[in-house]
Amino acid sequence: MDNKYLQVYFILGSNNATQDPLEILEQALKGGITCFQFREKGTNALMGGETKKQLAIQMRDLCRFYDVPFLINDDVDLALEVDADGVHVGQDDMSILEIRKICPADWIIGVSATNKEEALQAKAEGADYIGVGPIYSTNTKEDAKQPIGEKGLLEIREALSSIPIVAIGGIRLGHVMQLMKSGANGVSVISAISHALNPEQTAKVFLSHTNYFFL
Ligand code: 3NM
Repeated sequence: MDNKYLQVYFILGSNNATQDPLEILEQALKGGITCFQFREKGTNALMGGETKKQLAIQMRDLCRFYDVPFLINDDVDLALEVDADGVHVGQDDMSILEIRKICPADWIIGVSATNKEEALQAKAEGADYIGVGPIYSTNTKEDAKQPIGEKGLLEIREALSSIPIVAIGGIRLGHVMQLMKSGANGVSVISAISHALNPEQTAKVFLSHTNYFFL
C-alpha cells in the first residue's frame, strides 16, 4: 500500500457527527483527506440494515468522486456488498486470513494494534497497514485501551521496520509533527475533523502539516 493514502486518514460514523455526516465527509474530502473509513460503532451507532447500507453507498460515491479509498470498519459483509476498497479490523474482528479468502485481490486491509506483539502478528498475516493507538486519550472510542504515547508508537515502528503505520487516538493538529517523527506515515482522526467548526479547513491544515514529510 502506498504510504500517501495514510497521510490524513479520516474516520466517521453517524454517531460522531453533529451535523449531516455526508456534509462533513464532503467537506473533509474537499479539504484533501487521503483515505476514509466508515465506522458505525459505539453509542447510537446504526446497527446494520438498510439505513447503514444506504449511508455507506452515499459515502462510497462521495469518496469515488474525490478519488479517495473508501474502507469500512469491521463489517466485511457490508464492504463486499457495497464494493468498498477494503476494510479495517480490530484484534477481535474477522482475521486477515479469513478476509483474504473471500475479498477481491486488491482490497486494502488495515488492522488495529496497541502493542508490538499485535503489530508484528498483523504484519505477518499480511496487513496492508497498521493503525497504532490509542496514542493519546480519546473520548471517541468507548473501549479504548490505555494510551501508548509517542514512545509506544516509536517502539512499534522500530519493531516493524517498513510497513505503513497510521497513528490514531486523540490526535490534534499540534501532535502531527511529533507523530511523523516517531515513525507514523500519517494520522487518523475522528473528532479533530468531525467536530471542527470548519472540517474542510481543518483537513487542509492536517494535510499541510503532514506534507512536510512527503515532499
Ligand atoms: N481507534 P479521535 S482510538 C477509532 O486506539 C479509534 O485503535 C482507536 O477518535 C484505537 O480521533 C479511536 O476522536 C478513536 O480520538 C479515534
